[in-house]
Amino acid sequence: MRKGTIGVALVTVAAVAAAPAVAAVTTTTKPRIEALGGASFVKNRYIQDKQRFNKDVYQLKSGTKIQLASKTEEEPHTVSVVNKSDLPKSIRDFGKCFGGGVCADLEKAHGAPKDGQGPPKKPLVNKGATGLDTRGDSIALAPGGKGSVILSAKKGSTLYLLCIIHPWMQAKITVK
Ligand SMILES: [Cu+2]
Repeated sequence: MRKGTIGVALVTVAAVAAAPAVAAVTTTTKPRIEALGGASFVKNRYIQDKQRFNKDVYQLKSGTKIQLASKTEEEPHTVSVVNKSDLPKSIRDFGKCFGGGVCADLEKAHGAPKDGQGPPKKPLVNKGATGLDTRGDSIALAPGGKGSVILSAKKGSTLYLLCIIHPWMQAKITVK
């Protein structure tokens, strides 16, 4: 984890040093949405869960192929498109999401096992056009899993992302 972070920092420094002073910042790195982090607890005190998406905001061009990767080892994740109003704002909202809200709906759409153990029957749920463009599009990522998806949403739109398993994992894509 720490090693990886340092690696990224070094790459960033190298890219800045190599770039001409007035050029727009460009990158050849493939667009990636990653699930990062892990969880720990202190007995009878608290649980701390640092699982998250690697960015809060992804600015990506319509038509881009997005690489998806889970860098966590313990639990699966989803990259799910929801409405802004679906995004939980409190712990109480998590309960609503799991109990009949968008988390429960998408869990069903994925064909997740009832006991929560094992992979879903449908790792990919697609609504609307092929790719990420509308509420209900959802990709399940196994621990350490990878995938890719085309950003099919139109330029100017915003997609709100949620992991339906860890509903504090929230991000958005602004489509250029
Ligand atoms: Cu997650």
